[in-house]
Amino acid sequence: MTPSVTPSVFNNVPAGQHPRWVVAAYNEFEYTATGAWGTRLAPTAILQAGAHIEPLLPRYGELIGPSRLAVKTLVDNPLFDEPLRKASAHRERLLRVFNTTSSILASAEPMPKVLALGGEHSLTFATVSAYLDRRPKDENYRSLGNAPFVVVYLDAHTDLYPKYQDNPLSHASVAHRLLTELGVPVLQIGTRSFNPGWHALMYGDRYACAMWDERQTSIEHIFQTVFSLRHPVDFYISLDLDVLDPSVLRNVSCPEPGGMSYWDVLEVFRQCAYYGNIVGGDVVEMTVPPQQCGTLSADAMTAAQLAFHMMLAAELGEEYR
Ligand SMILES: [Mn+2]
Repeated sequence: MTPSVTPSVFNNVPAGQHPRWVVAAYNEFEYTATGAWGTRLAPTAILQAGAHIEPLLPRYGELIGPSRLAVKTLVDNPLFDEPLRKASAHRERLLRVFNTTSSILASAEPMPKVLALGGEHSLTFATVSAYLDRRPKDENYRSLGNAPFVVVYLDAHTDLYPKYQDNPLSHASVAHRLLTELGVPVLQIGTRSFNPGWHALMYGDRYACAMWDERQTSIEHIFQTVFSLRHPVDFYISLDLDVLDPSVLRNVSCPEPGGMSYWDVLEVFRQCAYYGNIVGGDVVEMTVPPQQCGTLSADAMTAAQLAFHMMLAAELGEEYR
């Protein structure tokens, strides 16, 4: 991983100071993509858009500088001998994501928080594995409402296939792997494409899915129902950008109509910051069409703002509004 040199809200930590957040940008990550190609280019596009974010937020009346949100960015541009679309190269990439996340989490006290930029959704298994490695082993397999560590999974799809296109490491299997291999509780929000859910019963009370439709109950209500009491829960937020409506963000690998607004996603961050602590997350599945390479697109700016706000909500906690 090489440090990014572009100063921005994603890269503002003064030399010698520990970052509160490390943005880890994984380029060339799209082996299991099954829809549109181009997730391998998304991290660079999101970082470039981040350079255009003004760090002055009118609602706070202040500059959001390193004193509130100290961020360092690392960029992974792997050069493999093997072709990109080869299973062994993908396993190697997942291992790189795991090792990078682990070494960032172990690099300072207090533990920095990691925001991974993908790439397709399969990388979430590697980042969450690295987080769980740093926690007591008996924490897993608790019910969603009582767990100390919860993955909030924003996605149009459930990603619950035990394997997809014969690949158990697929982006469409990652929530299943989190629940079965890691035993970590998962709260899905924004879902409107529900694959049969044959396995929902075996996940028991570690799993809940708030389907998203035109009769949508409020996000506040979802959190009130699942987390009846506030307790020190650590939230990892996995943001698959296809959770957004295509009118908000168009270029994703597997688009679905009828999705969330930009403000809905910020409301999820706000609820997480209220009910517990946001300790890490990822932003995945955006694609970059060839004609948009090197230009500033609305999609990349939307993704960059959401990444910025996820970190901001984590740092401001109840002050985030
Ligand atoms: Mn997904």
